[in-house]
Amino acid sequence: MADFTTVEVETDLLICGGGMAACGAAVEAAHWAKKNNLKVTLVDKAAMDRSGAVAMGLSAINQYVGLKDGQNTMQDYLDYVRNDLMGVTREDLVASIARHVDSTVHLYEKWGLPIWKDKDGGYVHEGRWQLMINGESYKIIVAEAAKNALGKDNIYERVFITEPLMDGDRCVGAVGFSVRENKFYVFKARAVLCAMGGAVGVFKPRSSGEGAGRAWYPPFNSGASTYFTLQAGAELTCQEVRFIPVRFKDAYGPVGAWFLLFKARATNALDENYMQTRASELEKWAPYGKVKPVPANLRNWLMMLDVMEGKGPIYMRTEEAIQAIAKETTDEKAYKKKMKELENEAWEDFLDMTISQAILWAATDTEPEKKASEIAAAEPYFIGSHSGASGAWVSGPKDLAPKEYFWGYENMSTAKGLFCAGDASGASSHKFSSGSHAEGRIAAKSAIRYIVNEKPAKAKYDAAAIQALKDLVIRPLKTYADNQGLSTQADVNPGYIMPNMFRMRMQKIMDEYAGGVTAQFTTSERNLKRALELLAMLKEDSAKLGAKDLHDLMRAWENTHRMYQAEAHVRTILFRQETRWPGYYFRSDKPKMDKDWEVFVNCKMDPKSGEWEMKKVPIVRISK
Ligand code: SFD
Ligand code: AMP
Repeated sequence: MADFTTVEVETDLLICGGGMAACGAAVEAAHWAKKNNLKVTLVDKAAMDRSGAVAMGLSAINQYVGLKDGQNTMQDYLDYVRNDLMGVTREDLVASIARHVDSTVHLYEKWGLPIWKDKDGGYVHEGRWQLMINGESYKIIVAEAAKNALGKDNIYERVFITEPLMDGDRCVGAVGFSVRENKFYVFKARAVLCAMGGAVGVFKPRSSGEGAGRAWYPPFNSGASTYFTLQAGAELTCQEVRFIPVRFKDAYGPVGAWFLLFKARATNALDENYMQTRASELEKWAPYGKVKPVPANLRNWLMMLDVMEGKGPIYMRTEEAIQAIAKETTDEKAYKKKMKELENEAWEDFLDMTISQAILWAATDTEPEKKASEIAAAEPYFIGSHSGASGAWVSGPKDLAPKEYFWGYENMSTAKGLFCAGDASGASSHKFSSGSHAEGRIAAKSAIRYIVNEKPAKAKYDAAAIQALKDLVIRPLKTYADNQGLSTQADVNPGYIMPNMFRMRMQKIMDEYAGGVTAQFTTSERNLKRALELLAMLKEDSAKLGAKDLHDLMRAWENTHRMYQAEAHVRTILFRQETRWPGYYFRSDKPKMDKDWEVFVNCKMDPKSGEWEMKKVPIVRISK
């Protein structure tokens, strides 16, 4: 492509991504970089104001520990996260984030985020760890602080990162392309912070036809963090720990406020509360089946058992919950006022973070104070920051990490100079929007310390090496241009496969063989091995992805990234010889939890040969 120019950018710390973790990283890195005369550059595939998971806004901050206020102890949070993940968590990382997260929340408030207050001026809690916010502009507020800290000349928006730049086992930058102009970008750095979110669209979504593209987690997150870290040779962890969110059906509205703030019940179509009728099932998953709150995957599992027995649809009893709260008032006038207030809160919960659910309510004449709404288990997502755990295996902080989990710089992956945060870092679940921001700050401070202490050299890539990377990145455009004449229909051609077709093929493989919605989240060794066979053929065909324009080029790379996430997932579920997270996935041939598998499963891929290595890693706890 003759008109594709190459732009080279030299920096010290490169932040890939512009979401919650990256914004936290930007604020912190700018501070330490200034003291050390270093340059920090941030690249986002979209526009930071509305990119990533918080694009639409959020209605709650899900991690606030309240350490100083004495509301909770660190041990409380560790217990909560460990239990929710059925024992599999890096306590050093969880504690590292938990001790910093409150200060991130206080920064948000200083920057202008409206956090609900009670009559005494305290935060209004949704649940024990969650705070209610008026969050439709949450991302704009957080991005503004990041942009002010870095300065606009150091921010590249609408530039899609594809590959890491490596110098041996050291990560020294990244390459990508503009999704608006014919420009190939080469970012040469001393250290890189990967914060490109989780992965959406690896599995076939429930949404189809008129709702196609609608997902719970944001479409921006397409597996870039997994691909980037794998190609850097870094070790990944918990790739089997997908997240299945239960959401309001068809538009993916959140359930947290209903369960925690409004104390709503979810019932099957026979008005039975599966958390009660199926309580005995929890014994099978002890000790974690017996803890409070019941782990998210087990809550899902009890619901799924009802669905599989034909007792669906499942309903969130919004009408019951709203009326029960309003009835606590003393007279008719106060009751009416309270009903109006609750109705407003119900709508705002969706309007703050999942606007399409409010539209669906309007379209289906749903008045939440009068009528229950269906909820359902969504397709699997890869997200290290919520109730899943997939991500890179990173060093813990010196003062908290067991020696097995410490290699010099917190949040550095096993690839030198490559730091990870948010969805990109694994085994530290339940950080959410606030904890991801806090972890971005931790990782950025650590990355600057690494640059100052180790004085790593910048990338030395010559013109030929850069040209080879450029050819690889823009190859789909060339493949399309070269073969276009072979057929009259643009999306059916013997010379190429278009990104959309490729995506559907991948999603069908994952859905049917790796435990997607169609398979009722169930899989087995035989199915997983078949998935690997089909994924290998898909990988072969990925070299023939075609793109008619820059938008397609982005789609081509998004799907390549997702394909590696898919493979990491299938290989890891196959390796783990048990079912530990029923409700996220169920291995029909290994239907029980096994004490010997209370370990991490880590994997890595040799970027040159494509060979995978899988291993068990012991869990070392820091709590008593
Ligand atoms: O409750 C590339 N989340 C919630 N967190 C809360 O604290 N409260 C809530 O109320 C939450 N809810 C919720 C949440 C998310 C979503 C989608 C909904 C509801 C509907 C979770 C948090 O939002 C989440 O934990 C954090 O945002 C994770 O942070 P981070 O930084 O890991 O991911 P990101 O914010 O999505 O940002 C990713 C960035 O990467 C960019 N990117 N850039 C360059 N090149 C590439 N190839 C790239 N690929 C991706 C993206 O553009 C983005 O900037 S509740 O309902 O669950
Ligand atoms: P969600 O909307 O499901 O993402 O939930 C928001 C927050 O509430 C997360 O911290 C969840 O872990 C938590 N949560 C949601 N439902 C429940 C529940 N039934 N019991 C305990 N915690 C919950």
